[in-house]
Amino acid sequence: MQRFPSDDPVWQAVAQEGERQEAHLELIASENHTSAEVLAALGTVLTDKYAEGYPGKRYYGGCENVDRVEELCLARARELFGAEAANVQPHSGTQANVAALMALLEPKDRILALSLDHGGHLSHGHPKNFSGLFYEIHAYGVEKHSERIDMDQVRAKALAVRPKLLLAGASAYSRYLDFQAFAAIAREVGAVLMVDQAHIAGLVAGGVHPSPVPYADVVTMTTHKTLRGPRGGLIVCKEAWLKKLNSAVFPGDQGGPFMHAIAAKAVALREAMSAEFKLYARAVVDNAAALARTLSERGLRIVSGGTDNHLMLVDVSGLGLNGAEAESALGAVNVTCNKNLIPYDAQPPMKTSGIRLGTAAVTSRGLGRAEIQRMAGVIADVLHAPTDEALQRRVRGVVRELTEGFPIRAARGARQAALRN
Ligand code: DSN
Repeated sequence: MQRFPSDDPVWQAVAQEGERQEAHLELIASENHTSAEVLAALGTVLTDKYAEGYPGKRYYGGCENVDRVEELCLARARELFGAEAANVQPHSGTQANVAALMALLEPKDRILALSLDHGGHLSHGHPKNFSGLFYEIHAYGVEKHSERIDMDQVRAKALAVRPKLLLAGASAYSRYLDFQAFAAIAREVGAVLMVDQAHIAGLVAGGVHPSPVPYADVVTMTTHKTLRGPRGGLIVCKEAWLKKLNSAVFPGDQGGPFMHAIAAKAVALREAMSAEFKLYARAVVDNAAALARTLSERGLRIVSGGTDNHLMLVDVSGLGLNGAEAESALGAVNVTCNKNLIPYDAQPPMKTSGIRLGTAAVTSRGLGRAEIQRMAGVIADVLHAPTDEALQRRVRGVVRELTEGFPIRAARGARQAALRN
């Protein structure tokens, strides 16, 4: 039983969230379960410290210890991703993207990015986001029949639009991104190449997805998805962009860095260098492939026919359901996921025709292929008969066996032990 400092009802909600996470299979593709050491770093006295500026050049006294933490984090980010330079201060992926765009562009410059409806991200040009408000956005999409990005179409669009910045990266795209081809197109049209690897950062670190770092001018990411660190952002880049990027992060779009979060990022980056993490990244991808295959065998349509990474979109429209209904039917049996637009979706974003499933979190708690196949079987059962209460009771039992068999608490501890060995 976890001990909390007082009877403040906040702690009750925190405890209940811990219980919810233990009792649910987490398939939200952007979530994960951190290690005990990452969690501990977040709860340190570093949260008390102001450190505007960068190591050795701060606007506050008393920064000698946090300087060491940030230097360690920077060195680990450069080493893990094989990058020339890094900035570890962004509070989030979107703030990393704000800084990258500020460093690479002037307001009103033209950007070519993956459309949000086809798996892109709000911060890549949604009209109500800073990116859509301050830049001229053009979008490429996926092909209708293959539901994949066709690089010939991206090239044709880039030649027509002549963007100053070509953006590769997605939050709901299940196939490899061909960074070399993106770089060739960017070169041909005189654009800079920015990659947002938020979803796949851990897969890149673990060597199971091609790395954008050799090809891109700037690579942004979040640290809490497949990378399995604390909630936050991070940027790696070519040395030539570092000065502009640093100034875009601070004082451009942030004030004081969250030094406790930077300590936690440093811990997570060290974990991501371990042999255990490579096995984890491989298992995430294998589990996603097994999930897609089993769902497909049970008659569910996987967008683009499968997955190369940690996630997939499942088209539920053929079952007479929309994505919101599918999300809620799975929620009722303690399987958590999110409704998601699929390419060329006829439904609005609050309904959608699809759900997005990812395997980063369930793999962290230890589920392997056999458990994933069992889980996929009951997901298919529920989606085929979403109102069958007897079925729901049976499935809740299966989910309980899986969650109790693979507690998150135990996985956090085991990860620390693996790192020490
Ligand atoms: N909201 C995140 C996701 O779920 O993919 C992206 O920022």
